[in-house]
Amino acid sequence: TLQASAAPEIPPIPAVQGDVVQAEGDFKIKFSIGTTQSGAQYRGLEYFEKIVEQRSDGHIQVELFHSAQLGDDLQAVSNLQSGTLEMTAPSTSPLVGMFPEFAVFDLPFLFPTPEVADKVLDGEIGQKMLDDASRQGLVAIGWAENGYRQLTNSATPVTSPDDLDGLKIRTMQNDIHLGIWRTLGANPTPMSFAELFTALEQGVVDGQENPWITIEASKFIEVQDYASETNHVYTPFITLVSERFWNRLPAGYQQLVRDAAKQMGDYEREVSRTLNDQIKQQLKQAGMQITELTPEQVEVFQEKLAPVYDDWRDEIGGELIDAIRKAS
Ligand code: EAX
Repeated sequence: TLQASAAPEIPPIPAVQGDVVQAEGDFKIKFSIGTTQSGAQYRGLEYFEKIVEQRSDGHIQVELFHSAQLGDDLQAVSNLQSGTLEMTAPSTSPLVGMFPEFAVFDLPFLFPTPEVADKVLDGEIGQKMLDDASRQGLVAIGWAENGYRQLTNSATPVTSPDDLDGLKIRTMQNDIHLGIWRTLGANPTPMSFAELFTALEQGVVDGQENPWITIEASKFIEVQDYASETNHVYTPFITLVSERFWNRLPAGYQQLVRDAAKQMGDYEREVSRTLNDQIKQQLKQAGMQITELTPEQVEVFQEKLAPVYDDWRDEIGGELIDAIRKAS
């Protein structure tokens, strides 16, 4: 049967809850992200903007930037530290050099469902990570999600690690991700997300991995014919504020920004999860050859990646890994 390729149903931006917060001063938040304007993340930012502007009665103005307009993930974080940018929300993976505890999110197949991810992010573990990441000029105030990562490439359908032999795969700037693709037999290269489209277009790399929504929003379909639904890693976005800016905000506004970040994260995850499957179908209809791996095929990847746990267990902390397994 012919399926109508209707535009995906996006959960609408909720109404703003809560009273106007009274505090002294006028402020401006420039909030910059690496993903494009059509992704779930930007939609979340629009909700954040609406909450903060309404509840500050216009005394905090929020200006949104997408597609790494104010710097790629690592540059944006360093702009927060120097105080030239107020907010950003990168994937945790490129930040592992600063915050080693984030590495737990890079372990393959650790989060079996989005519900487990929520339990970890919204529970004690997630709160402790936010507290611990509030240093080095940054204040970490919330979680959203990039989501489950899928593999795309320009060369061949991938159903098993054997198909990856020699494929040049772009990874995030993260040693575990490099380890994953090396262990699977591919030839991984780390680079920033901002450079990725051009690298795929020019054949510097053959493939990359990202959630369906990010794949679609970045138009990777123009340069990638094949995709495999591997769900190999769940990547959160962490919402960060410049400490210099934070210290200038009155307490009432700090709380408002915290609340807005929480509400943005809940809404963004809802959007991301609602759209994930719809976007996959949309990509298929647009001609991407998508392989939905069977559980047995996924298991082959999982077994092959066991050494990655051996390599990183001690460094990440076995107790943390076990606590996350227990949340499942
Ligand atoms: O902001 O680098 C990536 O592949 C991520 O999806 C990026 O952090 C999104």
